[in-house]
Amino acid sequence: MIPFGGVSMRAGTPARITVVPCGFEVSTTFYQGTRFGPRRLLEASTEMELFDLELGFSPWDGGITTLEEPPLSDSAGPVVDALASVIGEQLDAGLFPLLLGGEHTVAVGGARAVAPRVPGVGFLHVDAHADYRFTYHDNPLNHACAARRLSELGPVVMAGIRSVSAEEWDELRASSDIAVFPAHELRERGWQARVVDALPPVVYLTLDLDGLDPSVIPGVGNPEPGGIGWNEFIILLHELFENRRVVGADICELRPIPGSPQSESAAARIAQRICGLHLRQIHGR
Ligand SMILES: [Mn+2]
Repeated sequence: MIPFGGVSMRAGTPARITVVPCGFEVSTTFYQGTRFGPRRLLEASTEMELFDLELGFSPWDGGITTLEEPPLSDSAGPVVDALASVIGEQLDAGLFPLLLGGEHTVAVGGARAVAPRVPGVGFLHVDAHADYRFTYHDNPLNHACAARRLSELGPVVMAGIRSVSAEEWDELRASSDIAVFPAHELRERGWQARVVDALPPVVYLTLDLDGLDPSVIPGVGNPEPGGIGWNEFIILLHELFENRRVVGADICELRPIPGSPQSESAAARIAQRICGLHLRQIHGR
């Protein structure tokens, strides 16, 4: 696998962040292609400036390693288990895991690694879809159930939701461990602080890229209009890392559109900013 940013870690740099690609895709229901997401994101990351102008440094100076993909399988169980294991090893080594999907199911692997190691961890779930079905097509590890599985491990705060079934919505409103910020309630300036305020002190971020508006990232499996804009999302990331300890993250559901690098370029920039914000958090820069 191409290393994130196209650069291998410099000798002597302490490792801080591990990028874990996982193009798992089995239960995708609409346009397929998220299996190519991690590879295209990593390729796009080699085409961008490594210096982050807004942060004033290059996160690649700070010790980022990219792992090979874990073995993929036709069923989600073994892949989720493999991810939980490899991400658990990174957490035990004091590293920040950044998981690249693949369908949103991979987030369950990240969450199952984090939950037993980080007491009280909560999940920030950015997505167009609630992903709150108990099971879908008889599969509890379908991508449409991702947030439901996370909610079994800790409190969940959802932001950007605009596609939900009536049953999911009834259940979400009845749950005291879940706060939902639908996209139509994110129109006022400063909404990011309200979302972060709803989170516990320690957070794992799960980002389904369709949480952003398809004008920013059209390359997703289930695009929904009315999503979070680029600058609004960057403000959310900053608000999150400035006010909460973030222990890991995933970026899911990138479905590259052949001939248009827009989506993977935006996703690579998000990955870069997450790495930079993590380094700033641990180094206090
Ligand atoms: Mn989604």
